[in-house]
Amino acid sequence: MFKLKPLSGVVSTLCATAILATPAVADQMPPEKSLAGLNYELIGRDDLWSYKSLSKYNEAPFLSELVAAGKLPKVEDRLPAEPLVHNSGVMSDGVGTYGGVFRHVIGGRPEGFNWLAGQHQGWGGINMAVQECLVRQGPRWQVKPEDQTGPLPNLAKSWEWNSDMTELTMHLVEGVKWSDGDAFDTEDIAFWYNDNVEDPNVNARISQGSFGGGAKLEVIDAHTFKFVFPAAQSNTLVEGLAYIQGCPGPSHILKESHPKYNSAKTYDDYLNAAPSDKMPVVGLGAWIPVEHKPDEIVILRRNPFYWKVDDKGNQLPYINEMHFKLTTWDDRTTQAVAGTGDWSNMENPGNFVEALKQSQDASSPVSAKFGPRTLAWRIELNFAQNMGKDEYEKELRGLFRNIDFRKAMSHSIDRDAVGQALARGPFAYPYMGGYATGSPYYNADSTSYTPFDQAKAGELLAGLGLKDTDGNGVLNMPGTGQDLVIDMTYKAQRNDDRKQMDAVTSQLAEVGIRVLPKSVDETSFDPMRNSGDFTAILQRANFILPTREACGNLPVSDICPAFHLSGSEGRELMPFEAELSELVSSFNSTDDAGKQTEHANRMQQLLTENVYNVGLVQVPAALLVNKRVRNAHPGTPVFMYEWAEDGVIRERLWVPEDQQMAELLPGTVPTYQ
Ligand code: BQZ
Repeated sequence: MFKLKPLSGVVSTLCATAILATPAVADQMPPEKSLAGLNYELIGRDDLWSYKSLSKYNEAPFLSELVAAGKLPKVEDRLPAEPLVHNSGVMSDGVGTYGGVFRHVIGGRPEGFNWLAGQHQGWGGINMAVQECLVRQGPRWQVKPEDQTGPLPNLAKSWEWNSDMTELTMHLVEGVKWSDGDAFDTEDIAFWYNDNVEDPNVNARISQGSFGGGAKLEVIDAHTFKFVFPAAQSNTLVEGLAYIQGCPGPSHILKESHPKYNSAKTYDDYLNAAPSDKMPVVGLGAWIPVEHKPDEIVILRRNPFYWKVDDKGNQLPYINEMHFKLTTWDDRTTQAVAGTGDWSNMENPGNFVEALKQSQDASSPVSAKFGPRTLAWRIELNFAQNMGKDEYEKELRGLFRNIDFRKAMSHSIDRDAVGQALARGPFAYPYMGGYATGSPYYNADSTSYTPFDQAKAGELLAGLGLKDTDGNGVLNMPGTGQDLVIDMTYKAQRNDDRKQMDAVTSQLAEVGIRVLPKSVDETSFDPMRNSGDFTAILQRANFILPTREACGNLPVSDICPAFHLSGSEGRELMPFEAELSELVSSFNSTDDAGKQTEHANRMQQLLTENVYNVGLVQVPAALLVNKRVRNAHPGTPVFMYEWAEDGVIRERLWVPEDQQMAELLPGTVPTYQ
């Protein structure tokens, strides 16, 4: 069983390399007090799972009844010849018992189930329950540093490069079936890559031409394909095929709605080919949505064709039913602490103290342990000056492109006050943009700190010709003469975002910058942001790895980042942006940890010295899982390589029979052909 080791086992090793080349920066970050109390054993990457055929397979008892009634094929015929086999030796509570319910609570709402076209399913773990991807990142948190040789295999069970690293050949698990019984094979891969990623009319999670500098796909056979790159790459690039980027969809369902295959369809028809009310969904995940009551609940039932087993031959998952109660993000923690929900990434600092107090009680249904600081908030200023809708917006975005203006904004922020507005206590720490301190690539010595200094801010603003010419307390723009007013958008449902918006609004007003907060419903937030139709945004960032959702943070293609789109007239990158983009390619084209760290350090220096985003604060998060749930591995971080919903490996979770909750749809499975 487990001997617990300190988190430092991973972070210190990775960070040790982060201090290889530490360029000097203007102001040093203040000392940080970590709250991380996570302890866990590190294991080898091959200790988690392998792919092999077993002599005997078992299934959830109610499935055997369906097989006996001729309603389902035998379990041997539903599984691949060599399924993914989870090693029970690394399961903290060993082989599970079938049955029961797992209850998620989320604040998002399903946009739809066409994830190939960029739709999300409401976040909070439902995306990852529905989507299975070529490779997997989440469980890497437990892999020892010397084994951190890239992403873990998933639908792609293996891959290899040619000698000059310009071709990547991948091998799919043979015999995987969609939840409706249709075969998963390279037809799905070709549709995902050629007709979504590479189709400029589809807003896929990998933007057209950006994967490996414009890789071309070649199908070799039903389970083998290769990417051919214009230049040498490295295994690091394969991380970009994990969740949320590299997740194929059911081509046998979606093709008929794609304009390339059906001239009667528009791309809008295609985007909405799998609407959120069309049940059951067709997927490869452990649980499949079978019922969606808008604003109330999404009910998922086990996928009888799920292609993973434990090493005793038990088809996974152990749990029969998964719920996503549709309320608010704050309610997720409230319900976890109350015991009516089973999970929360406790990320709303506003209820840290209360949740911690309650979770210390022996009778509490959950226990809480903080991880490193990975939750960070920032202001994104829109740099797309030529896309401004009028002269005022164009002048304002021109100001945003001036580093003195961005520095003035950063010096105007009292981050201690913002942190205390979020949660009284030791939780918050200044965030300068770039990597959060919980990232393996964070290096304080590469992070330029802009301390709270209103005099310095005033000096910089005056130097830009910004004066309060009409004496109303708001600076006037030198060109249009209008008041300097910034429309700043934030997610309506996020209390922590609103609290920081209030603090930022009053602090910027003190230096003569008026902020007009604009709250937007979380479901329409992403489409608004991706369209570039905003002046400024305040939101939580996910900047942990340069290979994860890079498009959200860095100028890696014409549609990335949303706060500097290229638009119809193209865009003029700011000098440091061109270097950032090159650094991402350099990072992806090497496996050498030392070189990767140098690239990451340089990225951090450019991002913070140039105030690419105006960082606010960052806080740790604590994972809350109901104590009745087994195999919720002690020490799972809320976020490291991926969110904990992926990191905890939910297909391994189980509940002892005497503690299983009643299923809402007992005995049912998603219908299949
Ligand atoms: C975790 C996560 C799992 C997205 C989302 C949400 C979206 C962003 C971000 C987090 C939610 C939870 O985060 O807050 O704790 O459960 O889902 O996917 O903030 O609005 O676009 O990047 O991951």
